[in-house]
Amino acid sequence: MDIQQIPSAIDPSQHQVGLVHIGLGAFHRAHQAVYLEKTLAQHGGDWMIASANIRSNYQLVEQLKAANYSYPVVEYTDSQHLVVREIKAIKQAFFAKDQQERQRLLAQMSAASTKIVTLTVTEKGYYLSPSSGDLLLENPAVLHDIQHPDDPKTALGLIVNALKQRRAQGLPAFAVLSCDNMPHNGIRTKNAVLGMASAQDSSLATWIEAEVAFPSSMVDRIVPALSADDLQKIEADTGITTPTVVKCEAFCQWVVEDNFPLGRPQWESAGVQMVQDVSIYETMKLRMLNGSHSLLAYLGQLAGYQTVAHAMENTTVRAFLEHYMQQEVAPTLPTCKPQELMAYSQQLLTRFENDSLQHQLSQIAMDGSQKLPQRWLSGLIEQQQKQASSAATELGIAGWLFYIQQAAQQKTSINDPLEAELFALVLAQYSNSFELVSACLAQQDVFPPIMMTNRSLITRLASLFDALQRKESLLDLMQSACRSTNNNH
Ligand code: CS2
Repeated sequence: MDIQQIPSAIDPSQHQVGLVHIGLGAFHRAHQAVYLEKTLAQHGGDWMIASANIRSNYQLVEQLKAANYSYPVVEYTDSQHLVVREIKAIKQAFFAKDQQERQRLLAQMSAASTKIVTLTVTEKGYYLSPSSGDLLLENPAVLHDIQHPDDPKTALGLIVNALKQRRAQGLPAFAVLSCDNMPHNGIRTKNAVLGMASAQDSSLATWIEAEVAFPSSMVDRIVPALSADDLQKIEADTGITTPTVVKCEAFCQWVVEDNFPLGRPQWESAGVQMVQDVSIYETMKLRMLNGSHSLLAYLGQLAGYQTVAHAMENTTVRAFLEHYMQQEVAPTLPTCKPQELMAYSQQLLTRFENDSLQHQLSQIAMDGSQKLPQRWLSGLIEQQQKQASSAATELGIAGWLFYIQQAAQQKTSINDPLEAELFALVLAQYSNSFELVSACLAQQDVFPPIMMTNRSLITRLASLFDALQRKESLLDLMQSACRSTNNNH
């Protein structure tokens, strides 16, 4: 095993906090914190991170504090090469479920020194309807924050409260940077924050609309959740026993819309791409990488696989993903050069083959209702309009519905905020699969309305659903999807 050790090159006592982060999970520690570490090492500046968890993982916060906020990131290039990076870019951590810690977090967010608030709260942490992007005003957590603006529990409520305090103190607004896998994540975050603010105080909403920048960003690094087996493997490979360790791939990308009125770290020195418009990067990544991941999550598990790399060993699965990316997604990205898309898809296949990551398909399968609109459905609508092939995407949708039905029948959780609604839909009595698929497609928080009236699409989805119920071979279904060249298959 070839191990490269990269010690931290920063002295945290020399830098103040300039950035508050909400969502102190593994992804944040392996992505934004690593970029900040590199930026601080080259340029210095007061851009350390104060990072908070707002609902879970108290233990991690305590462990980080005990380790003086230093932790290792283990980057696996492949099973023979890895890099161990020491990270010190986090200067404080909060567990904001605790009332006092929440007040400390709000004080830090409201301090003049805080210029940017970044977020990794996952798609569901924005409390938006996944298909329309509208704030879920009836959601209990949202209602709580509307009714108790000074004791917020959601990231949205915290942001609105901190902005209110800044306005009262005559301080300028921080920028809010979403680092979650959502389409136009800056605009979505703005809608969510403005929705919460309007429900509390319309003058505050007006101020936020005028003063707060919500740049969009595309983030990319595969960072699997760590199991006990992973910790053992890391110890065997590196000798590291630190509980706050993070494991990830070597690849890392961050494309950020350059809109930070109070200034920003010199991220470009660490390889961040600062651009005027991230939308094309975002759509490409969501449909190609995340769309493929979700295909693997449902179809791969139905085919008996547990990890991404294991499923990729099957040449039919690999060819199916290649077909999906090149024949179905690429035509929906007309502004990208075909050679670039080809290279990007090949690079993704190689990244998925990294068998050191042990990336569990069950982890990716979580929150499907929140993920699939941007990963599959927006692209599917474009494919339908162009009469282009969408057979692989359709197999994915039928597979997802079948996966939900199986879980509902076996009474196992699918870990999805819409689980109750989805289970009720797939368990209801129907006279045939056409009716079942139609009922599911009428769930408008997930499916765009235009799909509900597309009878030929519903017929194809119903026939795939029947094939899955008959236990037809998934590999045969994947092969047949790869043979289809238009949507009249
Ligand atoms: C994955 C992502 O869990 C999932 O849904 O598709 O977390 C994926 O690994 C990252 O977006 C990669 O950047």
